Amino acid sequence: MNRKTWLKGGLALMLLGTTLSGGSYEAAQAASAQTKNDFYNVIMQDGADPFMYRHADGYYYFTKTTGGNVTLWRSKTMTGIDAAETTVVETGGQNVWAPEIHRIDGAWYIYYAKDDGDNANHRMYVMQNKSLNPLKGTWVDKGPIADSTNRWAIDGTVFKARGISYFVWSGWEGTENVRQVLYIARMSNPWTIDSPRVEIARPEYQWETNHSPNVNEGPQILVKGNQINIVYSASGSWTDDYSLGLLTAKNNSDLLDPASWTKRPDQVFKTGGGVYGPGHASFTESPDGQEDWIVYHAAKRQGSGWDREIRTQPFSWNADKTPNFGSPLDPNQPIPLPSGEPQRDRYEAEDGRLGGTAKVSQHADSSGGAKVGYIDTPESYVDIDVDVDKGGTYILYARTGNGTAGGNWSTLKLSVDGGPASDFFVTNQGWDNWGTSTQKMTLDKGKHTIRFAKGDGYAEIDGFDLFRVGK
Ligand SMILES: [Ca+2]
Repeated sequence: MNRKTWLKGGLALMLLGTTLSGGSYEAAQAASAQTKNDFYNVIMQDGADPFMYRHADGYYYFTKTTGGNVTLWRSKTMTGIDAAETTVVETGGQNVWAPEIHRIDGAWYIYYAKDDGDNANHRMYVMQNKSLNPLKGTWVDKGPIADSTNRWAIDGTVFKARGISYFVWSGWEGTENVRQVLYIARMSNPWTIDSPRVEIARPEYQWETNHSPNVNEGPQILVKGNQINIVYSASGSWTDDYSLGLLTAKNNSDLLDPASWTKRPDQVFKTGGGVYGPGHASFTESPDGQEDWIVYHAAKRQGSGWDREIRTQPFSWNADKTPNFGSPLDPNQPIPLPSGEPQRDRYEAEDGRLGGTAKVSQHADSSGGAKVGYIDTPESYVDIDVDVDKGGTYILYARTGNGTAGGNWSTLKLSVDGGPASDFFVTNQGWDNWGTSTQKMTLDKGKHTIRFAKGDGYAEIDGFDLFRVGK
């Protein structure tokens, strides 16, 4: 069992809040919540290769690399994805990488790469589900999806242009890992390639060839008007140099002709703003469909390699119909919520009641300018009173920090109204480099006290947002 599996097990515990009835908790202070229309990255504190799709049913469907299977998440909000409902789709094989979920001609498809334990045998596979809700129903194995060469292949994605379906992926030219290039081929149906593969991009610029083996991978399609943009990832995914590049072609060109594709000489998204190695992006829209958002992974801290987390931010368009991603946004500045997401109540930990050694420290990168740390002994905690005006399912979305030497995860013990404590996992990305820990909970209307107490290792808390997601 890997760490993340354990984590999700912890999150599965639903905390049932109880109403206050002359009970052991007093509403000792006025509710300190501030109503906010913004959030702080990150949206998922562990993981890589995020793929997020907003469907017409009002849900976001999300997946990422989980290694031994394909895991699907479903959420009404982008920023609540970490606490969303999930299901696991068994794939067999090993090293299951970069799954995507697509809705094509009335059915759901998962495209993913797997091998048999030997990376040289990575190939693309596809599954189909005819259920309306892909977290239900049956996934049918539609087998490998390959061109006639059947070479190494990962990161496959699909799109349609002028009624023709195409598959785009990252592959090896021969049987050795010399470099990863991008290929395109035509499809006769969502599980069959029916043309030779054509190379449309290979690492050529300095920023693509600065780590060996050279990599072009993670292609994603963004169509704007008559322009087809392929945003891809380049350089070493294990380095802070990982970044996004751009290929473009016109919709009315022959997309199987390499000459139809133009590679932009510079990166379109790279390390900056205190975010390292951003890449393997996907693209979605705000809940109201008005805004375009990029969902990407980045290193948890400078030089953390494949220890990554998932972030999101909005993007705009250039006059030439290419996407304008700007730079990674400063993680210490709140970002306006995706348009159409419900506002949330924000509680600062420094407004809570402290026990044991816990104490408030001022810090400029903290929300409200302060945080609670030194939750160092078994009797240490911070209690924060909340007041919800409707009963229902809530997501608690906390800004947490862990800089414990050795890089290990830590936990806080989270409890509501004196109930049973659950492990609240805090990723390690260095002190005052804030991450996000989430917990789904059921709360009755009224006042509650949420306690964060000493768990395994050491962790700090800046504050949390509470927003309602269910009935
Ligand atoms: Ca704070």
